[in-house]
Amino acid sequence: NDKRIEVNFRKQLIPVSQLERSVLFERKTLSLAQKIKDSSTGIIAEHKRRSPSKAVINQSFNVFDVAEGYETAGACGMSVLTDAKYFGGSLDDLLTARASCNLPLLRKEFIIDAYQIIEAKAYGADVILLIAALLTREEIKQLSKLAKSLNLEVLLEVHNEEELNKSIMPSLDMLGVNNRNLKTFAVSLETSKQLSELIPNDFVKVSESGISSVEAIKTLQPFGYKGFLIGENFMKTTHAGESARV
Ligand code: IGP
Repeated sequence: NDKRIEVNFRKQLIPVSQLERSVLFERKTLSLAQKIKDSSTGIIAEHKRRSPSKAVINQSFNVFDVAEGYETAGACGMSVLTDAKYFGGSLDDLLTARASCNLPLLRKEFIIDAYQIIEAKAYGADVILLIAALLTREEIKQLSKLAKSLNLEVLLEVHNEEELNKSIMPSLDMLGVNNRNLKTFAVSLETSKQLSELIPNDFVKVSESGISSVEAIKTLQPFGYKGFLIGENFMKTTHAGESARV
């Protein structure tokens, strides 16, 4: 399996037994889903240096300042891209974010393997992302159950009805609709609007990508969205925290 080979070549892997002995692995995790439910704004603010669709967004911020800024601004949680190849992120970024704020942290990664979930916990994450487009129903089940057993929450991301129907299961906490088409990179908030009624109400609904105004949030709230994952709009400014003020 090519995907697995890529993960295993990424670096010299730390043995699972060692990750499980790390200090952060023992830490009590925070609930992002609960914070979103209790919030009127529901912002999950993302650290994102660059992306395949936009190239460089911002390489000059340091993660420390961004995490502190997002927390001070009142975000519910922070998403940290750890993918190096497409987004210029790293597990170090996750560690730095963990050391800089008390927000629930989402490890933003292409997770296809149990190892990456154990790693997420050892580096301070509270939540993992699973992307339906990359996984079978059986894989989603296994990976989400593993995450839950480690007290990590699961945000499952879909782009269309087929992915949604394949993925609904009780081991998920939040359902995210990505407004960005992964093939064309085109962004449309209509995707969130169209899929909203198909998402059972027991999941926290999150709208992801291309959200750049308070108006956008206001148009999505009547569709049941409580969480809003925002990266570029905050990162492209001169002070990521300032722009995330809610
Ligand atoms: C943030 P934006 O348009 O606000 O920068 O988007 C986030 O939704 C986006 O980075 C994202 C993503 C992903 C990145 C959503 N799903 C999966 C990598 C992998």
